Amino acid sequence: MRKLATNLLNATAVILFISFFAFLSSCSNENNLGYFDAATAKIIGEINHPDVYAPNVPPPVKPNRGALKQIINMEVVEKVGRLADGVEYDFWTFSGTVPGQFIRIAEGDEVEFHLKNHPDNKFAHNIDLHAVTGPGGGAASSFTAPGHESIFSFKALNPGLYVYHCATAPVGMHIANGMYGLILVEPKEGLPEVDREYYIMQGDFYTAGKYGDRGLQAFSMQKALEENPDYVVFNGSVGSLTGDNSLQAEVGETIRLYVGNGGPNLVSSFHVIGEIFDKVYVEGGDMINNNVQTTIIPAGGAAIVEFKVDVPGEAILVDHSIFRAFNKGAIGKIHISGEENKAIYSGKLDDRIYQIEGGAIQVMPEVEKEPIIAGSLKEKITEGKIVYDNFCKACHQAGGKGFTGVYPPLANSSYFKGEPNKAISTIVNGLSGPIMVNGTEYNSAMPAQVLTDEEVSNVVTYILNDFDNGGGEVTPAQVKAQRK
Ligand code: HEC
Ligand SMILES: [Cu+2]
Repeated sequence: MRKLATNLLNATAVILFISFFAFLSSCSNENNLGYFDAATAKIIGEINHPDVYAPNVPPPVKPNRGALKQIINMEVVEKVGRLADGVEYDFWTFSGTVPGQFIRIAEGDEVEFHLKNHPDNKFAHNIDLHAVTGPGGGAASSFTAPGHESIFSFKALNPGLYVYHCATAPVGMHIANGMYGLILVEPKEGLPEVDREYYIMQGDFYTAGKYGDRGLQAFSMQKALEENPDYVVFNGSVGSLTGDNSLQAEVGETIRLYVGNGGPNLVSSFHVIGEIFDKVYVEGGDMINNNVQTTIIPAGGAAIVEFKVDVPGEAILVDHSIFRAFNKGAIGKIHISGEENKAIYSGKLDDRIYQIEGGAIQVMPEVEKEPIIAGSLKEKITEGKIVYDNFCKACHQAGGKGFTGVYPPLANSSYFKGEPNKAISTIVNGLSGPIMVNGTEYNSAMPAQVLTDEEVSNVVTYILNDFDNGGGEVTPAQVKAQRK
């Protein structure tokens, strides 16, 4: 007992001693023990922060470069933009994009923030940066009417990856319309060097119509209250990180992703299919977790994830609440080029026949649809492509080239060329059993597609014309006649 008391006394003395030192050192920026106080760090220069938009980030902070004054200009713009193919939305944005520009500073930096509200905007806006120590994260000081500019300044005290967002009432609506972004406060010695860095931010959108309904979609307050989004997307739209917009990497590189979640409602189960996170800076803070499959990113939170890419192919970013990925848009891709490494991943070694008689056919869920009326042949082809991209491409692939032995090609197809009714019947009634297409046998099943007569007539017209099947035009009446 006495021994414990002595130990406690000793410990207290040590703590007092350390505190005394900390007090002394806080009087200067950095003392000979390397103690650094961001609050009093002396500003040694001034720069204009560059405007850099997702998926890119500004260059890293030079290690121990000293504290700088950073002038940041951000303009709020309310504008109609693309949410998905054929779907538009009236976004409210920081700097014209969702998410807003990436801000990258160092601890100890002083930020002079200029928030401008475009004169053509209809609403007042402000900004709450989670990296700010001060009331509302800057919200009250930055409240700005259209055609005005607010200026306030703050000192970056805590390193980490932070969300910023609009906090003007109704706050949920401003965030739901796209008003968020990320601010990275690097530790003064910088982050470890990596080969590539990207900026990704998830958000949920609530539209008056259903997923895929065409035209300009209004915000649905009811669905937002129910936390029932139609769209869950990365970087502001379906497809912002797929196809030509896919992120790029090369085998052997280490990739760092700055991942934020604007919400307003959903929590993201962020995962990259085909990769393991070597490192996760949990919740964007200092704690590093290693060897993680899926990391949770709260609404209004962020995480930094890092992984080395060892084999070529496509790594797929998803919210692993998986209907959000495959049915609401939360999907992105990293295209990895380079040499195969069969020791790490073999690829398919063999494909053998394994069959059970009378296997069950997968049935697609029913979806109610408003008819979309396309007039001219050109319009039908344009509408048909949208149907194809949304409902057929996942199996029949881009350009209708198919997938040998699994999904037959629709391009120059010997199965229905010259007989469009066979294509129509396949789509509306489904198809199973053996068929020959372009010299290859397919023995699989295609579920009947839940589409309107209009949609089927458009998609068949599209595949007749754009996939080298001899052209032609199909009418809704012709589709109706094929339904069993
Ligand atoms: C879930 C995967 C899947 C989806 C989605 C799908 N198909 Fe198919 N499709 C198949 C399979 C598998 C077959 C072959 C069936 C068989 O072996 O009998 C097929 C066959 C066909 C055929 C006849 C064979 C040929 O190549 O000419 C046509 C035409 C066709 N599909 C069109 C479409 C269109 C148009 C859509 C979108 C509206 C669509 N499919 C959506 C899997 C799919
Ligand atoms: Cu706002």
